[in-house]
Amino acid sequence: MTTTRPQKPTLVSAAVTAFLLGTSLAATAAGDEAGESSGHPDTSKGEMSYMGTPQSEPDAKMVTSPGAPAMTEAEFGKAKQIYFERCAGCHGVLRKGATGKPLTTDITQERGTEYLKTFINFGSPAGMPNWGTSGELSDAEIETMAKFLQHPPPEPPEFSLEDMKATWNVLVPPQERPTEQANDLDLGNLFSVTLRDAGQIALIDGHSKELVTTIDTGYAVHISRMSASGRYLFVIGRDAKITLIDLWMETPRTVAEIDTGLEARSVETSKYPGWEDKYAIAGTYWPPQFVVMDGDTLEPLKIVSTRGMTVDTQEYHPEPRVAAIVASHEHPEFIVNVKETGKIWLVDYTDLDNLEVAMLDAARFLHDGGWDQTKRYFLTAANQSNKIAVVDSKDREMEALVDAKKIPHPGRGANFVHPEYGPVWATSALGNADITLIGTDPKDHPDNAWQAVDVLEGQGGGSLFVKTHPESNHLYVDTPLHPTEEVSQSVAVFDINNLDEGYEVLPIAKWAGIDEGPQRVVHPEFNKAGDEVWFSVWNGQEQASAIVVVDDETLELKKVIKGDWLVTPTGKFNVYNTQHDVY
Ligand code: DHE
Repeated sequence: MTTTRPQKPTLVSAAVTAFLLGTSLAATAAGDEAGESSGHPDTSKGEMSYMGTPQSEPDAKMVTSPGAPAMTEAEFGKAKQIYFERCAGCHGVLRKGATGKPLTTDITQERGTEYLKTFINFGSPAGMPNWGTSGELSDAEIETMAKFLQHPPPEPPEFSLEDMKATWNVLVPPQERPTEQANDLDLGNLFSVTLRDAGQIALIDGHSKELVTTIDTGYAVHISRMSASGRYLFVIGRDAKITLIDLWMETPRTVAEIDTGLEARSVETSKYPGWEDKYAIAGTYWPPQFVVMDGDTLEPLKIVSTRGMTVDTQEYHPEPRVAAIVASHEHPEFIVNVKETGKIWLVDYTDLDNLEVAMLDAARFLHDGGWDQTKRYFLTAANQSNKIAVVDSKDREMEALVDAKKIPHPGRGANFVHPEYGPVWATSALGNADITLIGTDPKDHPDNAWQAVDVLEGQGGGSLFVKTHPESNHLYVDTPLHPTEEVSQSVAVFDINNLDEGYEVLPIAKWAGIDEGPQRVVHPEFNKAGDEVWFSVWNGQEQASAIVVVDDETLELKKVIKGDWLVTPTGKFNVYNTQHDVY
């Protein structure tokens, strides 16, 4: 096979629906590609593959693999990019499957080009997006993808310390930064808002709701996390670029940046007393590894591969991606979800030269999660296993695996005191309307601890995030990926003290007053005081979007934030709540 070294991808708008479940490839007859026309008179594709590339026609250079339809290098390159941008998030770079089904060549060659084309075009009720009928991919691109999937996956390059250092840039060295806050912002009530497809974050003042500034970040920017002191904001793009923003500067700005790999989703900073702001960690999807960096310069210090054996069948997995990472409050360590192997790693950061890592057996396809209200127990979704794994961060061991149907997706979850069962942590789900409440208080409610004590019924599946606040009596549940507009454009609110009464629906998108686009309502986030909650109305890149602020007591509209700068807002991170893990 002829391939060229892959370039660093430029990810484009993609994974709105890329969460969903993936394919259930029913058997169809494989097409015999060898007999098909190659586009060259008198030469079949099979022959063409066998004969390889005429040297005199560089544009027609072919990529060939046994059993796969030949493609030109140009087609192959294009498909490689589309796959990395739109498919790898669910199916994995090496196509071993995760949220989406495996797409290894033994499967794809058996299905054949026509079957794969249909599947890519129409999607599946199980969650595979309809890339063709939605207009995202053209017929020609679908054909190219169907062929590409029958070739072995091209493996992107590794990313070493040297590669990282080549991209590392300290724009303002620590000694040139202010020694005290040089602006009069109420930092605790500042919001960092993901402007996903602009590759920026917006800092919005929580009181005036005015834009403070926008800051360029990585591509298809994903999440923001706060340093323990509340001074430094870390932002990670899907292209694995970390942007370190100093909120003390006169106008908050980037002071350092680095590329930590080719694709990533998670970043966190050390929070254990005595280690505040000392280290940052970024977990990458590709290469499958994490890197520990200096907390105020991002200098890369230690890279650790996550490749290894799966938790159940104990077979080698070449691409175990790093999903959520949290900083322990009980020990100087990071808690790292290794998705495909289903293991949760406790990474002790006290001695990077003699690194100690404990590997806890959880369940496959670990994704997102957050703390219980005491911040001792980390609850995290093993999404395709339909389980919530509970880690006791104090005793450094697995506490429980709790059933939660179907494809639990908590974000960081929501903590409140259930009138009957005591303290609980909540998650909603992608695959059904369940909101699963898990008892989290082994001391005073031992019978309920690590049990699904109650399952509320929300508006439907397609939920990504739940949220409440210690000062609130409400539990908010979004449903941005639900197929019905009425549901994807609104949120359900439960009264925590009267959960049996069901939910009230807030028509958030309607309140935003936008008249076009999907207007998915996503990611509730409280202000510092816990008396108002912000929602993103997430529209296409060329369409108006909004942030809708709701009064938590009255459940009435308080403010709509709009502006040309508000491009595809998704996650919102209140500085205080993110710094202190309040949710
Ligand atoms: Fe996320 C958190 C991965 C798509 C918005 N997302 C996370 C985390 C992971 C993850 C591993 C936890 C990080 C942590 O805590 O350290 N997300 C993925 C994907 O793999 C996936 C499914 C597909 C992809 O290709 O990226 C994906 N995510 C999305 C979106 O499409 C969302 C809705 C919009 C967007 O901005 O891209 C989205 N993800 C978020 C948000 C969080 C998040 C807002 C943080 C939630 C929080 O409250 O902490």
